[in-house]
Amino acid sequence: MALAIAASEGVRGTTSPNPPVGCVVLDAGGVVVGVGATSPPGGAHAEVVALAQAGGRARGGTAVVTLEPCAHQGRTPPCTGALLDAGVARVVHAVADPNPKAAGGADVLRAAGVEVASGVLAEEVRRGPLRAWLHFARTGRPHVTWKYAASLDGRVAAGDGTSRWISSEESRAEVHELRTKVDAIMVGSGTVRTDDPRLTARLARPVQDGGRQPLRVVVGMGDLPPGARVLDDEAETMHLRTHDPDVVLGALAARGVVDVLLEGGPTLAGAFAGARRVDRVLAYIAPKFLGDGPSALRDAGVSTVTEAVGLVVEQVSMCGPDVRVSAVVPPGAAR
Ligand code: AOF
Ligand code: ZN
Repeated sequence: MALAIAASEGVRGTTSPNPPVGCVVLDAGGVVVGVGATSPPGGAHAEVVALAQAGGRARGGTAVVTLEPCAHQGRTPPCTGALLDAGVARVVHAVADPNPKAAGGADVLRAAGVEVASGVLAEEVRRGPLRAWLHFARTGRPHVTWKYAASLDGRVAAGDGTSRWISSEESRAEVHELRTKVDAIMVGSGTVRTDDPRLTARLARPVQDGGRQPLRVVVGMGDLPPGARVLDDEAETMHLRTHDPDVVLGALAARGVVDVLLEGGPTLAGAFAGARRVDRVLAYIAPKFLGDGPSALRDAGVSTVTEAVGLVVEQVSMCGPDVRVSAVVPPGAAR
């Protein structure tokens, strides 16, 4: 399953609105004979890719999948059929498919005499490669990760407005890696005017090695300055003239965007946090003081301490000299 998760990580950002799924096929003796991941929308599902690699060696073997194999005829035939045709004896999956059209694969396989086990490394998959898609399947809204870099005293810029570079080179490199795995990067029009960001993933990797550019999304009523770097040809850019987070998320969902990285600034982040539309926070905290300057979040609808937005810390780790905090808003807290 760890290998299946790793395979699925490699296709994150290329499958939406479909989930990035990974599959490993073992032969009857337990030797890995196929590894696959979901193709871009309309293409083969992970199981079909892995089975094609395994060929006849799948007979009597085991398929390990991060998501319950689909039982539906969608844009591609059901994976349950492909697994049965290949003569697989056992299927192990991490999480059940919540999509009512595709669900029921485990039952179909069992009815055909295949041994099925579920729940293996389910938490890793839920928090990892399938987090955004499972959220999208449950709510109909893209999953929003708000990412920011701040000083230890909670500032995202100095008093004079300068903000380059607060976090370390290691943290910045990690963010570029993260950008290749999401469907869209979103900022407010104020950030475009003050910082003129490029909002591209700068890894200089060819597309076949996972190099790709997510959609750039600018939110705000104001015009973008002519010559703004987000208007260059490096990636596609969408300008949404609204302030309403749900209008933004609706427009993105309509384009098949499932996983969004909100990269600021404090006004847009405040609007999303205030509307309970931040699902996860990824903070890079640099061990330095700036003493003055804006904080990461502005006007999140919190006027007194009892209205504070509560989060649960999922992971704390180091990224070079910086501290990386991943925290989630518990689903119950979402309005
Ligand atoms: C699997 N393996 O690798 C994926 C699955 O439009 P389609 O035909 O590609 O079907 C998409 C649905 O299939 C998607 O909503 C989800 O329920 C399931 N995705 N299933 O067995 C895969 N990506
Ligand atoms: Zn399938």
